Amino acid sequence: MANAKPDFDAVVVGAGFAGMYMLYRLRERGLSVRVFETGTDVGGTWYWNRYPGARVDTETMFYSYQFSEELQQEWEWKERYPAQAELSAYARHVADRFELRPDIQFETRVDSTVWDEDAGLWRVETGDGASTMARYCIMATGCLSAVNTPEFDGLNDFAGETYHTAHWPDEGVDFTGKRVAVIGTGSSGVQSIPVIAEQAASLHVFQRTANYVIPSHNRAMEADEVAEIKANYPELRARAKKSFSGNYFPVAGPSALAVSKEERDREYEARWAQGGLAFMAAYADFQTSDEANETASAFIRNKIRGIVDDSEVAELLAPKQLFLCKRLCVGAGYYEAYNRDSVALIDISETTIERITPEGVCVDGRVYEVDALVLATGFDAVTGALKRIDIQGVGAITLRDKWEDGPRAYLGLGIAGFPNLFTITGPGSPSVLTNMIPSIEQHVDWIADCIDHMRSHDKSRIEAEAEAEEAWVEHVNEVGDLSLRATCQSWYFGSNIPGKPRVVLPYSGGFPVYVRKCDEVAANGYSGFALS
Ligand code: NA7
Repeated sequence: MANAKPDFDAVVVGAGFAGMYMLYRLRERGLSVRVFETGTDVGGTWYWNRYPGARVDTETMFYSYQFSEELQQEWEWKERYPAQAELSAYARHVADRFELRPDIQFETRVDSTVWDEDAGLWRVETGDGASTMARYCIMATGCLSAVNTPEFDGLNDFAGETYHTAHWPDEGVDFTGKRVAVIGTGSSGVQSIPVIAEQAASLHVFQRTANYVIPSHNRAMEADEVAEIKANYPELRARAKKSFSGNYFPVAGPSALAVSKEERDREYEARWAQGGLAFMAAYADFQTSDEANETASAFIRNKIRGIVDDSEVAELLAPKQLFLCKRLCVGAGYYEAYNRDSVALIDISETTIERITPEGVCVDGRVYEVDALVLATGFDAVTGALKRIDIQGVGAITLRDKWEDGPRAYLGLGIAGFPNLFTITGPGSPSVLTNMIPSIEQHVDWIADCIDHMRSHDKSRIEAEAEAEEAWVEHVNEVGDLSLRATCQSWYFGSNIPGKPRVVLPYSGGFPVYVRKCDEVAANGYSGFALS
């Protein structure tokens, strides 16, 4: 059986940005590959998240592939923060340009993947009843793809329409004249609320936690700026890779406390005016000093008070938790939306949603009657998509059982007990704390090189060693505990999903440190992995 012939050298699960690039790389190295994708087209996150206002919040000339110089030169980004449609068009262009589609089977969900030790292959079972044998199984299932629909009592009895931001109807939704409720004020809520507010007759926003929202100042890209970036792409990309988040955000100084209030406020004003996530890099000690952190929080709270007319609403919108505890949001007209008479903010920080009735949302005994309910309630982040597939490794141990108390993986790439299975941007890798596309490219390149190494050294089985995995998990937790983020509730720690163990999901030691570690492991013949 050891020489059993697989149907494909590799199965890749998911045809988002990770799955597409994995397919490209493996095919280039001569492997036969089958990609399974649930959706009807490529794009992953940018296929599913079609809610009104959905946009990338990382400047897209850097949130894009860099593996192909031709691709990055020829593609014309229209906006600084493109909307979902433009990102989805880019994904489709990549699929066409590199002729990826023939190897992708769409509308096919992977239900289970089971390691056959005798054959040394994975048996991948799909929703169409088929079973596919492959030497390698690569999970490109995304960090924010397993939708979180809270189990509100009565949700199914709601008489109106219910939507989740990440499962938006393709044809869009017309809210004109409708009374709408949005539950959730993370990035998806923050982006959709101002757009829905423009249409709806009334909008009730149910807020459990107020978030920090920096304006995007989105605009069209200008020809000369595009030309300059394109002319200097290699240098700019290299610089970004050296930064903590894989984004090039200049840091103004090591500490917010080392400068005067005036100087600090000038810096914050400049970053507010510039817009976007670069605000979070103003000073290097936001994650280590409460006092430094408070300077940024106070600045943003004051901005909110300056924008929102009703002082009570402004106070509710002013975040109470530390800056950067949760993912920083980037919005367009978010706080301004609350100045509309048709928009009401309902604080559910203490009195949670009691139930959904056929008429609407019930909080503290009062029913807010609505025609449409929008759940902007996020995702079972990082581990959710993996745990929703029945993954069985050596001795039929399931990943769900192994990860019952939290994920354990080596570098977020390999898992002890699960040979020849790789995860792209898995738990314990920097993933969601970084610019995702460069992180994806780094993982894919590492995996492709690893498989190449195995083939050239006549190896057919690779498995993370338990000790190496334990040591890495311990390191991830130690580093995770160093940041102030560890003192808060957020999806980075699984706190948004009832019953999910509280474990830090991404590695917070920074992109460059992580890449160095991956490179060392490879240079040492894949130390910490057993090859046979
Ligand atoms: P997020 O950031 O997880 O936001 C989800 C929001 O939904 C957040 O405000 C939650 O409040 C709220 N939520 C979740 N469950 C409930 C329940 N049961 N009741 C009330 N409110 C609830 O997801 P997004 O889709 O907005 O963004 C995900 C990422 O995509 C984002 O960070 C970017 O990286 C892109 P909470 O904060 O948990 O109190």
